[in-house]
Amino acid sequence: MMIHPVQRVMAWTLVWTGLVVLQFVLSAAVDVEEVHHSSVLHRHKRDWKFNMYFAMEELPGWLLPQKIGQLINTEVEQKPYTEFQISGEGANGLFIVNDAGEIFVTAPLDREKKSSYKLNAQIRDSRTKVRLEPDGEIHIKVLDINDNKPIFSDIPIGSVYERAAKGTEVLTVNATDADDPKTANGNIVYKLMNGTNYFRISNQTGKITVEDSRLDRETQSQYKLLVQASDMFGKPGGFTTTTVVTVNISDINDNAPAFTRGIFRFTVKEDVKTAFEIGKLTVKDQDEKQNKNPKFTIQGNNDLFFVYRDDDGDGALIINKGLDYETNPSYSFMVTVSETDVVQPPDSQGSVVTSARVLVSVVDVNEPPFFTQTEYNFQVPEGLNKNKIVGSVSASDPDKPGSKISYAIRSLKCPLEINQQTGQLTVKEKLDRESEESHMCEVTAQEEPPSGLISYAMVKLKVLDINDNDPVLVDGSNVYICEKDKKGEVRN
Ligand SMILES: *[C@@H]1O[C@H](CO)[C@@H](O)[C@H](O)[C@H]1NC(C)=O
Ligand SMILES: *[C@@H]1O[C@H](CO)[C@@H](O)[C@H](O)[C@H]1NC(C)=O
Ligand SMILES: *[C@@H]1O[C@H](CO)[C@@H](O)[C@H](O)[C@H]1NC(C)=O
Ligand SMILES: *[C@@H]1O[C@H](CO)[C@@H](O)[C@H](O)[C@H]1NC(C)=O
Ligand SMILES: [Ca+2]
Ligand SMILES: [Ca+2]
Ligand SMILES: [Ca+2]
Repeated sequence: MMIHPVQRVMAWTLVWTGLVVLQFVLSAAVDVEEVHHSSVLHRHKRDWKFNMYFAMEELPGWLLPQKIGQLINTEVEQKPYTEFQISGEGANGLFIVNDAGEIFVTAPLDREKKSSYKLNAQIRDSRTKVRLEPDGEIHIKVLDINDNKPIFSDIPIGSVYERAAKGTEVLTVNATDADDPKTANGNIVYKLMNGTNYFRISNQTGKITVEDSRLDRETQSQYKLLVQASDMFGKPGGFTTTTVVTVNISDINDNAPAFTRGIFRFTVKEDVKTAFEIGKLTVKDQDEKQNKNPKFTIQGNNDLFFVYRDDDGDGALIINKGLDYETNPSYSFMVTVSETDVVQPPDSQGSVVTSARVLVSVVDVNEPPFFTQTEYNFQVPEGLNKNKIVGSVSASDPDKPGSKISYAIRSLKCPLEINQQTGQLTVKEKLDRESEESHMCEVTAQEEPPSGLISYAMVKLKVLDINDNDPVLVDGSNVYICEKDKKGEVRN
């Protein structure tokens, strides 16, 4: 295929004229070479003077037909009655011969499609058509012209780590040229048209390597490089093609994490559960997420809080133990952040915030009254009369110790009464062991009725058989013996 723009036709004319002269010189040179150096040709005495002819490819129409050589048989004196014939590839079409033995090419050849032709030459008597000598094999070699541009193959995206050493391979580009690779027409050289401060290309192999080890992903994560391929050894007059190749810069961990602030303030309710996340200590690390790997340390002796790295690489501030506003309404401590696997020296230098103060304000929560026990056990002898004291329960408001609590009994079938103010329990009706041996009563303590918070506790009452023995103190139980009653004294 031919590529020659209209404006270059004049220049081509000169080139063709030069090339046509060249093809004759070549034909003669081949003859001399072969006579002197080819042992094969020496062994068989040659009848045909030339066995190789040259024809330029892509000759323009106005130069056709074009003589490419002369058939000469050295054994036959060329007389008026000799004639030449050719047969074989392209014979009597693409190539013709006249009676005088002049060979012509009649149409444009394309070396990139077919680079040589094999034919047979014949010399015979023109009257009798009898062969005068054995046929000779001749070759017509098609001479290359530079009529093909270099073409780049598909180039995948290259990638290289930031800070990669000079000489690290990035990718290799590849261009092909259909012209004869043994000539300048098909010889390609590569050139990097930009990006040369960080990259270089091998002009022969197309391999792109790192030129400067200061590539920094955080500054530029991708480069587009303009690459040129030229034939004719890159000299003026050849063809050039360009392509843009993409180079991704991969991340390494070369940035240390830093807190986004010097002080983090949080408020948290005192009643939050253990492992509750109070908030985030936000961290800045210019690297990609996989290289944002901070480690947090709380300074001093502090087992109340804990900081761990969350999925985003920030610090999650966690409660390790229960909080109590009444005991400690605020906390202040320092947290430091570091990264062990960051390459040295990191990009981020200078005033980076690697320690921050954390201020936690505990918010008071209205907590329900707190019974001294969740379950109260009392044992009383049977037959205790109404209004006799059994014992008492007690609850207090953790928010305001000493403030008023109101007690009540919730269970309907309870043989006890409770003093609303003191929590003292008294017998409501005479206890009869034979009818019921034990009783369960639910009692409540409430802050500021009717809407204050309520807590519950259980009172277990065991009615004992009368005997002469002292009531037995059950482990952990409150045993009440009416002070006014004497031992063994029972009223029926
Ligand atoms: C360049 O591409 C051509 C055609 O696809 C292939 O034959 C050749 O091996 C490639 N060269 C390199 C160095 O990959
Ligand atoms: C190189 O040139 C190409 C094409 O003009 C452009 O897209 C690219 O951004 C340039 N690259 C650099 C590093 O200048
Ligand atoms: C190719 O590169 C080599 C070494 O860098 C240099 O000597 C040579 O002149 C270059 N060739 C061309 C055609 O640019
Ligand atoms: C190159 O980088 C771009 C932009 O970050 C990304 O979309 C693409 O997947 C990367 N390609 C490769 C092969 O790494
Ligand atoms: Ca070419
Ligand atoms: Ca990085
Ligand atoms: Ca990092």
